[in-house]
Formats: sequence, C-alpha cells, structure tokens
Amino acid sequence: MIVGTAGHIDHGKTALVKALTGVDADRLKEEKSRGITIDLGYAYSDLGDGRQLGFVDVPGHERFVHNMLAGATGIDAALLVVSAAEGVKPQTVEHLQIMDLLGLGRGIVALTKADLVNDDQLLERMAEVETLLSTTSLKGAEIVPVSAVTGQGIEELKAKLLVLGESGKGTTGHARLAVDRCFLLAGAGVVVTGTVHAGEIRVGDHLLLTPSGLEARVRSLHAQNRAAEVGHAGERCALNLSGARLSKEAIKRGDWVVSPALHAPTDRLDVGLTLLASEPQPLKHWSPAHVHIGAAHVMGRIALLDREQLVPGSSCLAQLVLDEKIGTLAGDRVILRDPSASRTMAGGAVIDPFGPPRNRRTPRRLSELRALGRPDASVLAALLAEEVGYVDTARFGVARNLKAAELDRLLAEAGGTKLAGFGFLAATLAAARADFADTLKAFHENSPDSLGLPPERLRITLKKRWPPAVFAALLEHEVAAKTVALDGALVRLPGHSLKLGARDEALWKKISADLTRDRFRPPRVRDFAQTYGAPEANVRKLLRQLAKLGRVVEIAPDQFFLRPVVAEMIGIANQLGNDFTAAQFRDRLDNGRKVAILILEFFDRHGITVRRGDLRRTVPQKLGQYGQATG
Ligand SMILES: Nc1nc2c(ncn2[C@@H]2O[C@H](COP(=O)(O)OP(=O)(O)OP(=O)(O)O)[C@@H](O)[C@H]2O)c(=O)[nH]1
Ligand SMILES: [Mg+2]
Repeated sequence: MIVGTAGHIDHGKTALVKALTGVDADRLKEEKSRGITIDLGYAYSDLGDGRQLGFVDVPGHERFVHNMLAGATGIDAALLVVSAAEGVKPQTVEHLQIMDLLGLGRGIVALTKADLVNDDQLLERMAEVETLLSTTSLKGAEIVPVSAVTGQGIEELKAKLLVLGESGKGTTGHARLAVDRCFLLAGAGVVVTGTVHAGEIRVGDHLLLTPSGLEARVRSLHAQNRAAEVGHAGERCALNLSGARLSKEAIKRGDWVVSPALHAPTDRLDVGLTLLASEPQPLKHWSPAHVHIGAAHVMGRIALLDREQLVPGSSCLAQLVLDEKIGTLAGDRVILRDPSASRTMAGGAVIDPFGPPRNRRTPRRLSELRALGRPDASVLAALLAEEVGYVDTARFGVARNLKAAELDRLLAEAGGTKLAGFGFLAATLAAARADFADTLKAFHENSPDSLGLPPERLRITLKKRWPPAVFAALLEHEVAAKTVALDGALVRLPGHSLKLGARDEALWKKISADLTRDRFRPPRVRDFAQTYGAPEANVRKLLRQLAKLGRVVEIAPDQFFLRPVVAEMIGIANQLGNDFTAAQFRDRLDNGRKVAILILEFFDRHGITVRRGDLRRTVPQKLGQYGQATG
C-alpha cells in the first residue's frame, strides 16, 4: 500500500514520514541545506509480519506543486499533514483540492506539531480541518494529533493507515508503470522507478516506453524496495532496463513503461472536467493550461465540448489538446493548473484517450462520450446502442486496458457480435442486412442493364453510412451469408442477372451468330460495328457487359470469343500434348498464325499454358477455368 503525504510547506510531512519509517525522504543536497523538500521522496516501513507501508513524500512549497502532482497520481491513500501550530494554509487547501480532484476517498489527517499547542487549540484546529474536508472526497476522514518530536500518536497513525487498505488497482490488464525517476546505476545501467498502475511486470518482460516507443527488457526489478521476480499493480517498482537505444536521457518523468499492447501515445484526450468552486472566473473554450496526468506534465489547451464556458463548481465534457504526445488510458485522472502554474484550476478523468480531431462537439459524439463514461460492466451495451452502431473493439480494449478474453466476455454480456474487429448488436446487423438488400434491390430496379454496384458506391448509397473498414466487415459478412453476391468487382443481389435492352438484345443475337460461325477466328469489334451500323463504342460496351456475365471472353483487346469456345480451345491445346508449337495449334484451329498466337498468349497470361522457347504445354489444374475443356 502506498500513502502519499500532502500539505503546506514546513508543516512536518518529511519529519512525520521519518517518525513512521525511520527514513529521511529528503535525499537531495539542496533539500538538506534549505530544510525543505523539493522533489519526491520515498520511504518504506516493514511491519515485520509481511505487511508494509510505502510513503511518497511530497514538497509543500508552492513552486513545487508539479512535483507533488507527479507523486500524488499513484497513491492509494492520502496523509494530509496540517500543523497544529499554524492550521490551514494555502497549500493545505490546494493539496486537498488535488486529492479531491483525483477522487481519492481514503485518507487520514495528521495534525502535526501537537507538542507545540494546548488541548483547546488542538480542538479548534480539528474543527477547522473538519470543515475544510466536509466538501471534499476526504470528508469524514480521521484526524490524528501527532508529534514527530515526542512520538505522540505515531503508532496510532500507523495502525489507522494500515486499516485503510489498498485501493485495488487493475490487476487484470496489461502492465503499465508511470515513470517518476530515471537514473544510471553503476554496473547495472538504466533504472526507472514508478508505480505500477495495472497488470504485473516480470523479470525478462519485453516492454515499451510510451510515448517514445523505445524497447526495453526488464533485467531485474525491485518491488517496494525489495528484489523481486514480479511487481504487481499498486506497488512501487524500480526496473533495471536494457535496450539497444535506451539511455538515461531517452527516458523522463511522465513516460510510461508498458506492455506492447498498451503503447498508444496520444495528444487528444476527451475528459470529464470539473472546475474548482474557488475559481474566480468561468473557464473559457480553448484556455491554455498545465496538464498533469500520471507522472506527466505537459502544456495543452482545453476545448469545451458541451458548452461555451464552464462555471466554477460545475462539470462538463472537454477535449484536452496537448502540445506533445503522452501515454494515458480511460480512467486516468487529470489535474489542470493555470498557465502561470500558480494554482490548481480543474481536474477530472479521461473518458476517451483517443479523442477525434474533427466532429468532437456533434450531438452524436457527445452522446457516445456519455456512453463511454460508464463503468466497464455497462459501457458496451450503452455504446453498441449508440447511433454510430459499432465499437472498434481493439481500440476500446486498449483504451480501457482490457485483455482479449475480458473484452470478448464483456461484448458477449452486452449482446454483441464481433466481425473483423468491430462489435455490433444483433439488431444492428439485421438492420444493415436489410439496408444492403433494399439498396441493391432499388439499384437493380433502376439500372436493369447494370450487373451491380462497386462496393464503394454501395457504401455511400446505403441508408446508413459506415466508415470504409466497418463497411468492409459488414459486406464480407453478407457475402458469407450469401445474402449478397460479390461478382468480380461488383456487388449484386444473388438472384440478379443482367437483362439487355431490346436493341442490345437484337444486336447480340446477330453478333453471337457470327461468333458461333467463325468461332476460332471471330470478327472483331470494328467488324461488327461496320457490318451492323452501330457505333464502335456501343459494341465494345455491350461485349464487355456480356464478358462480365460470362458469355464471352476478351482474349485480346476488342477480340471476343464465346466462352464455351475458349473451353473448347483449351481442350484442343491439351490434346496436342506436351511441347506443342504455335503452328500445330494454328493447324488444328485453322485460324491463321496471328489469331492463334493471340489465343496462346492469353493462355500464357492466365497460366493455362506454360511456354518454354517456342514450345508450350498445358497446366492440368487450369484446364477448367472457362468451363469443361471439350474439343
Ligand atoms: N516541534 C515540532 N517540530 C516539528 C514537528 N514535525 C516537524 N517539525 C519541524 O518542522 C520543520 C519542518 O519540518 P519538515 O518535516 O521538513 O516539513 P515539511 O512539511 O516536510 O516541509 P516541506 O517538505 O518543505 O513542505 C522542521 O524544522 C521540523 O523539525 C513536530 O511534530 N513537532
Ligand atoms: Mg518535506
């Protein structure tokens, strides 16, 4: 269990941690000389019975709130320190606001320096603190008077902290650790420390750094200050990492060490945001802010999604547009501070780590965001019922750190079906099927001389407009179910066949007679055009249509053969045996060298014959391509 201190400068946080653990968390030279905490400090106390308390000691100085924030995001419980001598001060309030915005419900207040005040003063301070807590997530937390000098209340405080227990971070997901320190250890190399927010990390694991994407292998690790084989969610770990491009400079506070599945840097996060009631002004759209997430600290802008301005004390949906990419997942807490970093303004939680750059304020998107804001157990049912109609399961799984099996279980519970990485409700699939059928039916009625629609045309003609990848999944599903047919490059209803207009029908009758009579040396498009007084382009278009219908085959440009004749010629070639010449083939067909060569080259292109020098032979598996090879 990890406890984080909080409270105003000089109120005795570091002294209290030392009284609880025996460890001086102020390790920097400058901290010692100035007598203040600057950066995060860590201390552990083993209770002898296997249990252990870990402490993150934070600075109280107003200029180091950003460091405090890097430590506060990984803790299970708050230890709010208030000097009984001084009472509530500015950073007492700000740190408490931060705990509140982080949603931290477990915590204890230590009323320090109890040795400096009398009982009346102590009671007064307790009442003051109680009032302060009453509007926060720490409302009703116990207040324990302590003294690091006399030891008063220390054992009692320790016992009460243990009772609070761990917050139960996600143990089921992939691993992620928020890096708060990186240093070089002589003989070992790069070491990072941080809190495991989810999953577990083992020696030998191959992980990635987010956002850089650098590869890292865990050579060894310490969990809660002890050498271990595995570090679990909720524990502070030190990882000794190796990797080709790793260096101390390549890693910084705020990075994440993650399972490769979770590496998805982002700079647009859709969040639920609450503006502190103490803010003097409403928050305007596109306000700049310091953004703190996990141990990361970046600049960004706040795009308000469902209103023009946010009034103090209220909440809304917002998109944080960051100056640089970071790692974050749904549920991560966010703290926003004002542009001059002098006060905490707002906070909240990530709803969608992959916010859309466009259409982010449409009613459809806002409704989807509200559905996404639900807990794991009900989110998919709500999401699948949204107008969008589908869930990108891979993206959803990463955003919420769900492993495949867990994701499948949740999808099944929500009544969803997965097609090629997208989840749908059965009712949505039924509606899509009807949409496909209705659209194609209408198309066939309106364009009886067209065999079908190119898929992209169908996609944009459907009543419901699906993104291309989703449409492809749905089309594949319908083709497999034989509710639609994919004919070459066209989609059609299975029952549909092409009907020629009366004029085309008459022309085709004459042409097909010619194609039958001179079957091995048929007239070409231009010949038909001249003979029958039809524009060449029309004849060509008609024959290409008939080719799609499988009645003729275009062996060479403008040179069409009846399909059964092609099968017959394949049979003839086959009968010539291995290693026949073009002349032999021509003699059998009696159609002249030029046409015979065109046919053989067509066979070569389609793998029906193999050519070596001037000799060819047929390929047995390919003989049936145009129907049974007769002849
Ligand atoms: N009398 C008395 N003095 C205390 C007690 N706890 C701390 N102090 C003194 O208060 C001063 C500040 O203590 P720290 O523990 O450094 O205060 P801090 O809250 O860690 O300060 P920052 O980390 O800089 O915010 C030191 O001089 C301590 O010796 C206490 O219980 N009684
Ligand atoms: Mg300190």
